[in-house]
Amino acid sequence: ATQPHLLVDDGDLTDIALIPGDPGRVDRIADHCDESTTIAQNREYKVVNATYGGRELTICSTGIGCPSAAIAIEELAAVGVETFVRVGTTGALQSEIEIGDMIVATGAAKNEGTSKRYEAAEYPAVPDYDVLSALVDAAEANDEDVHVGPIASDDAYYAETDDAVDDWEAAGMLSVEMEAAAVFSLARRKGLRAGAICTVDGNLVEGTQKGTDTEDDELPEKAKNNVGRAIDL
Ligand code: GMP
Repeated sequence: ATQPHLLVDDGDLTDIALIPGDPGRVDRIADHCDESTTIAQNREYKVVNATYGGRELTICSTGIGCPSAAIAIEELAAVGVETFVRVGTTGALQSEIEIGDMIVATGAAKNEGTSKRYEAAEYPAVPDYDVLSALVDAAEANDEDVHVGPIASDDAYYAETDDAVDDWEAAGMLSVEMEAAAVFSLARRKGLRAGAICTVDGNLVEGTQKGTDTEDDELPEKAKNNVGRAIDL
């Protein structure tokens, strides 16, 4: 049946989806593919099928935040997607992590409300092991500066106070973003696979949260390249 938000139907998509947050980035990823076809576009959701190195894949934006990402996972899974790779941006929480570096998440703290509407907070929001290890292997093979560890998924971009940042830093969180916890929890609950690789677009402990002194267009070349290069992984 046609899904109410993504406007996709059974058989429209492939078994694997790259899921950036930003619909504009769906096209940037598609530009790195051999061929691509737009399947649907509605609200924050843009859905494209593409071929890369002979492999068919789907690219679908999630919009910002776990409520929006959960709708994307539900509707993609309903039409047969089995593997989800979040390719997003994230703000670093450790001083040695630089803008443009990549983070592969080994888990996501549930600093959000969506996954807790599905399950208790005690259940871990963790990626599928095979997806996680494939992302680490590919990032290292591509010589990326990659950091592997836990991240935080937060609901409130503008409430990331110094106290919250200090807490996450002390807890060893590598970075903060807004979707991974729901993506990981929902995929696990459905018996499907998910992972996340994100490009660092600011460093909160260094006071360079995106928007404070950088616009997306002003990201350093390294970060801009990684947004497109995630597909090479
Ligand atoms: O700007 C918010 C969007 O970008 C969300 O989709 C987040 O996943 C991601 N993001 C990138 N950097 C940050 C950050 O520093 N804080 C938060 N909350 N989200 C970030």
